[in-house]
Amino acid sequence: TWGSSATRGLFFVFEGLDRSGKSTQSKKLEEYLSKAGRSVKWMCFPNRKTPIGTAIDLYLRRQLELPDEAVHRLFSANRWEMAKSIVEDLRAGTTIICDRYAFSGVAYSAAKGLDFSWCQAPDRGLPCPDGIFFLHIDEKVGAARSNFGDERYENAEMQAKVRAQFKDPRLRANVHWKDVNGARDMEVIHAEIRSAVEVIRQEDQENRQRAIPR
Ligand code: 2DT
Ligand code: MG
Repeated sequence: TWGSSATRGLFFVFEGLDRSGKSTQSKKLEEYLSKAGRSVKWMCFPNRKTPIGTAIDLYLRRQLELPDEAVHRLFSANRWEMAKSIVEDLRAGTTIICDRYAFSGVAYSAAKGLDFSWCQAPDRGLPCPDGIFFLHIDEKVGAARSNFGDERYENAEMQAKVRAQFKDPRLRANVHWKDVNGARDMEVIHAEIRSAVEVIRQEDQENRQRAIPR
């Protein structure tokens, strides 16, 4: 049949440096979609509430030291902890909006000097987002917004390295990646993301209609 898959949820990811507006924009999109009557769930990575997330939280708050390779694997395992429920939600028609995903995983670890494709390997096979919104702000705007806390990675030197890694085309390969200028008015950015979401939804429905019925 043409299937109830017409109600599949979509999976959107927000990526970017610290203070690029990911949390604000991802929550605005959640609010918009839920007001429009869609079933929607917001989540973030790291998910500090899971068993593995607890260790990650300690690491980020500098209460636990771990080798870079080990913590990289933990960040990935933290996504695998949630993978099954993500797939189930999407199948059930719930749209998922996620603040950071595997792309942050690669960019932050590669910024510490780990090999880029080694960093990509453990995330292979995870649910693939239907769209990734990469919020970018130039260095000057980023510095003005900064007022960093004291978690690991929250310093200008690390941010500059992460910024460089996010430019690597291997991150954008085979995914629907949209660069969004995050230096503009919050509502202008939100409107742009909203219309991109509608385009992706439209495309998804058209693809579904073209599919040969089984
Ligand atoms: P938040 O500031 O968003 O809580 O993130 N990070 C995140 C990684 O190094 N690898 C990952 O896989 C993910 C998802 C980015 C806390 C920090 O954790 C970094 C910032
Ligand atoms: Mg942070």
